[in-house]
Amino acid sequence: MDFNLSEHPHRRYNPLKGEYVLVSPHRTKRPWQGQVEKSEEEKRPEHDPTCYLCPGNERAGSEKNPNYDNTFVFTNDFAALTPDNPSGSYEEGGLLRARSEIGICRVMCFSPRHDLTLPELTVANIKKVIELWQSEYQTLGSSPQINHVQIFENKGKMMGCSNPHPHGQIWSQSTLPNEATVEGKNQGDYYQSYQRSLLADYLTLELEQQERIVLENDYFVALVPFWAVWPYEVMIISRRHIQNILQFTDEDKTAYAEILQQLTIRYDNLFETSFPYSAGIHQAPTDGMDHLEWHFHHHFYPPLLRSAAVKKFMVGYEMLGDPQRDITAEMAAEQLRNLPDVHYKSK
Ligand code: H2U
Ligand code: ZN
Repeated sequence: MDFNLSEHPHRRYNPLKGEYVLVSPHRTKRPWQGQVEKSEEEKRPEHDPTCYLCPGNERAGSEKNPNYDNTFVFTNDFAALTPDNPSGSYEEGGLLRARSEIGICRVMCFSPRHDLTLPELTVANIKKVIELWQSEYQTLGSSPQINHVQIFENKGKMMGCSNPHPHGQIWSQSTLPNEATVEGKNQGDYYQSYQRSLLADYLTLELEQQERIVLENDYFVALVPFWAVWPYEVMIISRRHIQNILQFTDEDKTAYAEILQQLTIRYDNLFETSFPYSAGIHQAPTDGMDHLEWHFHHHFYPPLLRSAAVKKFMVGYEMLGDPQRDITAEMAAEQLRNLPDVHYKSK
């Protein structure tokens, strides 16, 4: 019998991180039955007087939100990083090491409407979110102290998100966090060897094979990466080899808004629930260098496995060995691809 990716246990390589994931497709011989336990979703008001993100409301620390119409950004009142703490380092025997870190954390409201989420916003509204991501990356990144800007969204109670009002966060800082360091190193090694973008070459392979593509338009492709760890993990990759969000044209912005909306609609339709995830943009550091090795992409890491209630746990062997999955990336992509493109709530 020949080795077959859809039947036999194997380890898949993630060239962005230089890590492996164990795939055990024989454990899912049966086709997916789509058992859907409907979750009880609370109906939310358009404006919640107790929400710290709604327009006109007071936040902790007595700041008041303006009556914003589209998007709104402010400095996190409980920021994990602050711009003005003392600099210094600690070292003991070479093994106990620490260094002070400075940064700026921002909170971004995607819409004044308390009752909506990203997939329910219009493309025009999502475009405004993208434009705010651009201006934040630009403004924060242009500070000589800030060398990395992490834009992300933590969605749903399951992910520890404290508020259902559609919002995201930005943590910017003076050094590179782990994920950016590793992805930057691997993209850099590839770029040095081939003078081409790792993700551009990867995208070419994916577009040839057409097995893991979820959505595509003229400017972006959404796919379940070959090396996905989370059951419905997705990456949006720009077709053009661009380093950061400031290189977006107006067409890019529209196309990016469309693919973000279409992907998150399919996510919600999968289990007919507001689909939780942590998602974020990976792009070039803001240290003033060109970083031609970097290729703009957006990761979605959702925890759900089989229904609105059944999540994947990263435990046991996964904490001590490798992450592991049963449904293959190809199966997950096929499920997502075949879902309706209209949000279940608007049916
Ligand atoms: P979540 O995305 O995890 O829900 O976090 C929302 C952020 O909002 C959180 O980092 C901040 C918290 O510090 N926040 C404020 O900045 N002001 C407030 O009045 C409440 C919450
Ligand atoms: Zn609100």
